[in-house]
Amino acid sequence: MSAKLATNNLEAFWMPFTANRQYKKAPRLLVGAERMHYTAADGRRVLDGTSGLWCVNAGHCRPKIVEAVRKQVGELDFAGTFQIGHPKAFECASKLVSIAPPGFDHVFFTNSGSESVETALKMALAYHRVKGNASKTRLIGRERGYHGVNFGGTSVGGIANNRKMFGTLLSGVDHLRHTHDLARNAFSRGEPEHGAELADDLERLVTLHDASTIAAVIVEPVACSAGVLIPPKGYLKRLAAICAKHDILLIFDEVITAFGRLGTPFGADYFGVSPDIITTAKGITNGTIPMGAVFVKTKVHEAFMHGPEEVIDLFHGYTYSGHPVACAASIATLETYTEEGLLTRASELAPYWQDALHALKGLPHVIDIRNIGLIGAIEFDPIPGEPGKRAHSRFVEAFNRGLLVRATGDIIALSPPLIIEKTEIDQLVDILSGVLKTMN
Ligand code: PXG
Repeated sequence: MSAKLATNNLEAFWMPFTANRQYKKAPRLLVGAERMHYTAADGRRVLDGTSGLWCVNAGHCRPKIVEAVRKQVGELDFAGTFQIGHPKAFECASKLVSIAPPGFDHVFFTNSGSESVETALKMALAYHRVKGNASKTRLIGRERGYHGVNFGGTSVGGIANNRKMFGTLLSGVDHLRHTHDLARNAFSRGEPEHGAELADDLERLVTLHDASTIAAVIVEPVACSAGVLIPPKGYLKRLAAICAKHDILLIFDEVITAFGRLGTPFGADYFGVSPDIITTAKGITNGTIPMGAVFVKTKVHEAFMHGPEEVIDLFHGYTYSGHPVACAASIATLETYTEEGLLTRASELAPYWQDALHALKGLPHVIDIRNIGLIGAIEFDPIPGEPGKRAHSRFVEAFNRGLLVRATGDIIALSPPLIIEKTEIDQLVDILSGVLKTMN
């Protein structure tokens, strides 16, 4: 691709979650990548502080994954998985359950985080129905939650901008309060001290709706898209206990937290909480090929296995569920993660990461710094009447100085590949510090 694309060549692509007219006046284009760095269209190396979009956990263009994809696409380009199969899908599923938290022994393949969420929500409804509890149909999400962009995920999601244009969404959905509390928890290192009692908000919803009408609660263990909202100590355990008490399925949306981001294979491992269903995507193939997977506990899968053998047990699935090329990419990704210890590497780096980030405290407009595993966030006080502008301008300036970060609201989110070295953490923080010092 030429580095000198005419602006009007950018017109046809209506870019997702983008201010299209602003972007196309001053585009930022990436044309190559290797390990920790992108190459920009003007030839500059850009340190990837966001693992692409929270997905390239092993770093970019890893040879083993690239080779597996190349080989697979020439050998078996496509085979469906409805009443037929191919070996890689079974191998991939077995490898995935082998690293999953205890009790998760089946996976259902999808093509994205959004599809994983839809799949999990539908499974939860169907689960209660096959168990004879057909009145359990309500779905509970959380304010500031992000569960992708399809109708179910948008409905249980809690980011106002993602919801307000799209009508009434699913009926029978309610939301827990979010856990972000800067007044009590600003500049926490790791899990904040205050707010476990916010889990009791679920008891309020149970009182309002009655447990006999509630199918499932879905939360991200760490709410990343809304700006890295880290659960207060004890919150998730308390939420899980309330779900169990009322026979409400607990769905952990681990599209970001699965595959080593917190220093454990899954977020469920990190928090010592055992949900019923886990949704994943992104890091499952190191971002190389679109793919998602829904992990289910034995009790969920087993509930569907009591009808006549010749009848389909779940009327759900996608043309590309278990796509051969995605499975090959995922197998090579999981091998890379295991060989290089990446599913736990973040736990070794987390203390260094934490100290490096918190050194930015005191820079102009910084009202919070938070971190967990290899995730970080810096929150700014918003410019009055111009929400999001402060973080966006810092994102652009960081890119110009050779660092890719993610801006969401007035928050900069960070999630570098899990192969990052300490010297690269220093570089990342140096660039960021320079940006924050010089901007209003
Ligand atoms: N659930 C969670 C928890 C997510 O983070 C999705 C579902 C949807 O996944 P797909 O693959 O359909 O996009 C996500 C996606 C950001 C950012 O910078 C986050 C996501 C996607 C794009 C940008 O915060 N998360």
